[in-house]
Amino acid sequence: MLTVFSEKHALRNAKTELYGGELVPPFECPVRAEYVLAHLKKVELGKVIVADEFGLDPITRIHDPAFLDFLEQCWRDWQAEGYRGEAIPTVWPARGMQQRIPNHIGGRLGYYAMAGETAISNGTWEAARASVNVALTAQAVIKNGASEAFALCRPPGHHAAGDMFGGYCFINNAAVSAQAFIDQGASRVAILDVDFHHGNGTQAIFYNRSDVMFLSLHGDPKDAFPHFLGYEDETGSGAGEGFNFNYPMSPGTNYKTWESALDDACKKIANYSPDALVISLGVDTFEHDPISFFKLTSDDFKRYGATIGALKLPTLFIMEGGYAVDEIGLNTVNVLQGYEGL
Ligand code: OKP
Ligand code: ZN
Repeated sequence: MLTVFSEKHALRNAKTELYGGELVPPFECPVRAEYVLAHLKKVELGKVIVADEFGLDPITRIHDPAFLDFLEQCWRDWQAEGYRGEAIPTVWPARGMQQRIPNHIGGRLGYYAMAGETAISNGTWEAARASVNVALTAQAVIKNGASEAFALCRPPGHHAAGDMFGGYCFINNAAVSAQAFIDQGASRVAILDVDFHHGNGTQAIFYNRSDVMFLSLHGDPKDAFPHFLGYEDETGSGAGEGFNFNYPMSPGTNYKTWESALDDACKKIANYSPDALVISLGVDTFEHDPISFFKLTSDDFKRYGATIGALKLPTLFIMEGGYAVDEIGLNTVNVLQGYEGL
């Protein structure tokens, strides 16, 4: 399988994440991508190519231009205030408050943020742009006839909505890629999100559309981030009714339970008969992930890769989460090799 990569992922190198009331080194860190790259080279998964530049047009198909301007300018505006730390929101337009976009960077941060753990700092915008270029390059490989490709994206994207960042995500790589398939003539695209966390951004983006089906297997929002989306009764709205499927699962969920959800999701995908399948591939379902609570083993990743492969659809794998960095290479590549029947 071909992999697309960009060294510019390393520009996303925040020093702080707000976690448990402390500022800690971010779980979403540069070595994640380096370890995945090293492991896929070691097992000779296939060629690695560098991302092309796609510009803003495919991104604005999904994201609000004012939101993109905010991401681009945020670090500069934050520094201009004279603040000494990284840009972290501390105020939100909560229930009963005005949904107007303020001038002050502190207000704009809160307006566009879904959560407070994700600091914006120097290079964040450039890395997010490189990440979506990686996804779009891999998407183009499939459009040009390949049956699969792996976009080694970093930072991840599935929590980012049209005008919202957070959960380590800025630009929704999976959504932009799915939209690119549609804009290039696909009638239907399915996005299967196997990251431990619910893909709230991707769900929100396609919630009222029937041309992009979204299915997510994740930690129950009652117990897991992002807490405020990802329930089973969220099934789509308007034209999108019946094209959104959530599989929330409890703390301690093992492969047997997770696999039955995957099998059900795969049946729905097969019935939908999409022109392309996008996998939001997070390996934070791993038993030793430091911030998640599922119990998948490294071998389980190979097993479910094979299940996805059995769908026999053009498949674009997009890297999302996974924070057990020592095993992130093995677990990610196991999915890709399982898909290839290896
Ligand atoms: C990003 B992706 C847990 C706090 C959660 C944010 C997690 C973002 C995950 N106590 N912090 O979906 O892997
Ligand atoms: Zn995750």
